[in-house]
Amino acid sequence: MTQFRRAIVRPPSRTFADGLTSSTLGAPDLDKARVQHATYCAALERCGLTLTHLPPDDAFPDATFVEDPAIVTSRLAILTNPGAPSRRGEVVSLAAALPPFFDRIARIEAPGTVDGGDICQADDHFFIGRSERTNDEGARQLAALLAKEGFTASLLDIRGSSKVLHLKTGISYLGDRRIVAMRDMADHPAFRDYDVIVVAPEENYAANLLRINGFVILAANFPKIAKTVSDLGHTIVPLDMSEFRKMDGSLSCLSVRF
Ligand code: CIR
Repeated sequence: MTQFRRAIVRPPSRTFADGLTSSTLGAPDLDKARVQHATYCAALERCGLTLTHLPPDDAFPDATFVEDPAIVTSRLAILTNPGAPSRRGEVVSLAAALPPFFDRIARIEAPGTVDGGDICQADDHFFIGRSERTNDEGARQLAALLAKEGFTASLLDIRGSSKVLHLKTGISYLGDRRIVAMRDMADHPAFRDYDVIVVAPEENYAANLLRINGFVILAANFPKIAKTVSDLGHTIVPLDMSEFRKMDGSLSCLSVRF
C-alpha cells in the first residue's frame, strides 16, 4: 500500500457557497465549513502527513476541492483540465504548488477533460471514471501517461450510476485489494480481482473514504461501514463533512496526497 507523506490542501474561500452543486441539503455555513476543514487538516496530520496550505481563492468557489485539478503518482504529477469550465483556472495554482515535490509534471490537454475525483488509484492500477466531467479524450490521455510510467488503468463509465458526480463519490480503495463501493457500482467487471465491500444504501456518502498509512478517515455517523472497516483492523478517524457534502464534496476531494 502506498505510504503517504504529504498533502496539499486549501480552505474554503468566502465564495464557497457559490460553487457548483446538485445537492438539496441547503446552503453551506462558511464558518462551520472552515472549522470542518481545519479538523480535516488535523486528521491528515494525525495520519502522519505534512501539509502544504494553499491560500483560499475567492475567484474559484470550488477551489477547496484541490483533488480535481491534479493527479499525483509516485513517479509523475499530472495537471488536469477540469470538466467544469468554472473550475479550469484552478489548475494554475496547483501548477505553482507541485514543482517542489515533483520533477516531472504532465498535463491533460483540451479537448480532453479529467477531474481528479474520477481517478482512483489501487496500488499500481488506476480506475478511471468516465463521467460528465471526465471525457473519453481525457481518459485516453491519462491512461497513456500512466502506461508510460508502468501503471495499468481501466475505464468505468459511471454516467448511469445513481447520480454520482465522480467515480470516487461511489468507490474507494481500502488497500489490501479491497474496494469499498456503493451497491450499483460494486459489480463492475473492473473489480473482479478485488474483494468488494458494499456500502448500505443509506450510507452511500461514506463510500468515499481515505486510507492513509495505518488510518482510515471516514465521514462521521455511518456506523455500518465504520464497523466493517474497524473489524478489518483499521483505526478509524471519523470526520463531520456536513458542509462539504452540501457542495457535492467528500473526503478525498479536499486534498492531494502523495
Ligand atoms: C464540483 O461540483 O466540482 C464541486 N462542487 C465538488 C467537487 C468534489 N470533488 C471531488 O469529489 N473530487
